[in-house]
Amino acid sequence: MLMLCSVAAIASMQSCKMKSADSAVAGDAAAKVYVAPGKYDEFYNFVSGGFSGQVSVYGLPSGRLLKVIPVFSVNPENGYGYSEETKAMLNTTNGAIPWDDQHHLELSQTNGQQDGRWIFANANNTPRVARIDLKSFRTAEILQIPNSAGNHSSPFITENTEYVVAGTRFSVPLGDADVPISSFKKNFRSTASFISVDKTTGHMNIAFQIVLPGMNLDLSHAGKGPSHDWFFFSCYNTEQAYTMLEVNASQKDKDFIVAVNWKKAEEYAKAGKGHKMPASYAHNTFDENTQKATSVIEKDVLVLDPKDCPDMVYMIPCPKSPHGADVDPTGQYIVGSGKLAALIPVFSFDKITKAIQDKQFEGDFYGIPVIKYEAALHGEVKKPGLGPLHTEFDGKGNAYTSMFLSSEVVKWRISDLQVVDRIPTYYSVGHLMIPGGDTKKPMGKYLVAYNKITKDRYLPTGPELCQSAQLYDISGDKMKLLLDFPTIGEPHYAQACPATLIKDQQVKFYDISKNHNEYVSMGEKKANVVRNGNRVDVYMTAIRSHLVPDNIEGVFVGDEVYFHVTNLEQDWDVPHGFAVKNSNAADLLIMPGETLTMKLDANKQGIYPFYCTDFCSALHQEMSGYLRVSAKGSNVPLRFGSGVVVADAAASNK
Ligand code: RUQ
Ligand code: CUA
Repeated sequence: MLMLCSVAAIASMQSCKMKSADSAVAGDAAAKVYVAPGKYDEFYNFVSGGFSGQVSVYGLPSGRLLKVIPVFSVNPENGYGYSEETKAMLNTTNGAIPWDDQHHLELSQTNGQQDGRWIFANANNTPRVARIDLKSFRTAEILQIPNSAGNHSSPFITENTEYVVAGTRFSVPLGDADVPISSFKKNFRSTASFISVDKTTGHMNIAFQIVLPGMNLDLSHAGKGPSHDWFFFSCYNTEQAYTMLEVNASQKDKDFIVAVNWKKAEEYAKAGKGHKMPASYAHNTFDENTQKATSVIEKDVLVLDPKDCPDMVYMIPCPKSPHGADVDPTGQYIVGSGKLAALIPVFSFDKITKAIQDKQFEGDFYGIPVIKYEAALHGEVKKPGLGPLHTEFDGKGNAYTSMFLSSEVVKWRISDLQVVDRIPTYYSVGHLMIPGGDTKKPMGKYLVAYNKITKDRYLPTGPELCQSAQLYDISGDKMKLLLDFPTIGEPHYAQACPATLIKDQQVKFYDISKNHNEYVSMGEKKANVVRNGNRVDVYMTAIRSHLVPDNIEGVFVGDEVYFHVTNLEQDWDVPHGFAVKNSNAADLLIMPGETLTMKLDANKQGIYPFYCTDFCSALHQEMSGYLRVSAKGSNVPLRFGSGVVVADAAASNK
């Protein structure tokens, strides 16, 4: 099948080539990705889960899946979002939301280099930013973003993790005002939020929110080195369309890169140039000490208007509906990838600074000065390919841009903007990732392409084919394809760091003596069942290979039963699971030293077996018990126990 690349094909964003990969894999590819059984991968690769809402972790170069980290979606595998302890993580001002759409990731940095402490993740749909702790691979904090919709240009960070940004893909009226959609120009605004990150705890707070005209912010990246004080956002739909964007947002030849001087913004915020606006947004944190998430609703946000803050925001014209906004390792060059443009514009930070000094403007956009295109331009990469989306860097003076329409990676030199190599992707590549490829110190050994279309690459699996990533060797002059590997959810951005940066800081188990969960059972002797009205609290312990108590009676239809299960093990890699028949929550997976709680609504009479769901020992199948639920008002005393000792609740509660 041969299709011609037409404008229509470009506009509908379909890949127009099917290629054969037969000759594309070098003979030594297998050896280069082979990680022998029992050996470790060289890199951790964190990949966004797209519509799965989670983050998954792969080893590179093997492409082996190591873990799925639950972030914005409930996770039946371990009860995240179902257990009483973690439910609050998914709380928002619209109640608990069990799902989101996760696109971008950024590892925390110090001096523009990965420091291995946290990785940040965005939620697109209900705007939120999450912080994941890289000692436990657990979501530690989730912050909702007010005055936002489609939190896409997020969670990119400044060089020392001073701020995480969150920019709106969809403009909306501030404060959720009720206005006609047709009043877009008058009432809709985009916002760029700057979230401060506490240096030691990592705790996030919205420091200020910059209000921008109604348009769509898309991607962003922070400056570094000389451009340290700046943040660059791409935007499209400066036409300000609110219907049929496909046509109406593609009218202008150029949209903008929005350059924000966040240092100035910080000063303006300190000087009282902003105003506090009432806003309502959830701030959820998981406390390792109490092992419980709490959700606080924040009440206001500090808003900065460029009108009141001169020199804080500038617009740089960028052809045509730019997607990626990427900054090279020196911080000198800013690449805007116009997804409908036939070239890649590269802007020079020195030139931008000079243009601002010399006031080389071509008017303004709603009062924000627009720098002359030529005055900011370092140069254009000519005819790179079709549909440039994202650019990463190898630290050796080269840039690599993904070409969605022509399904290829194009390598070009930053100095003279010459294309030096190109290689096909299978197919329609979105993001690219080089370990450290958006930091000051890229490790230009591998490149991973995260593709949007898989077509014929894997065994077919019904109407939905697997999602796919491809690994390339970029250590030489010529890029080489090494490996395809499937991913979970649609992959967008990713980050990778050397395994040595984080592998030795892993939590192996939680010290039981520091377990301050209010429902902990410190040892089997503390196991208990307590009734309070129709609430029944079961204090249960788990250790190989039994649960205490494992017989519970005296529970009635209409009771709410809370199983607080403490895993007493103090060893690495010995979680116990917990599930009970008829429960409408997921099972729990309780790490050694941890307590987790499952709620059961006892709404039918019967015997409810419960058991450990993780095959933990040779006697795992024996790790089980029974709950008896009797008819309401029946005369069954509350009794519980294990082995021969079945104690009266009244006696043991003394
Ligand atoms: S996007 S494929 Cu949501 Cu980062 Cu560009
Ligand atoms: Cu504990 Cu199986």
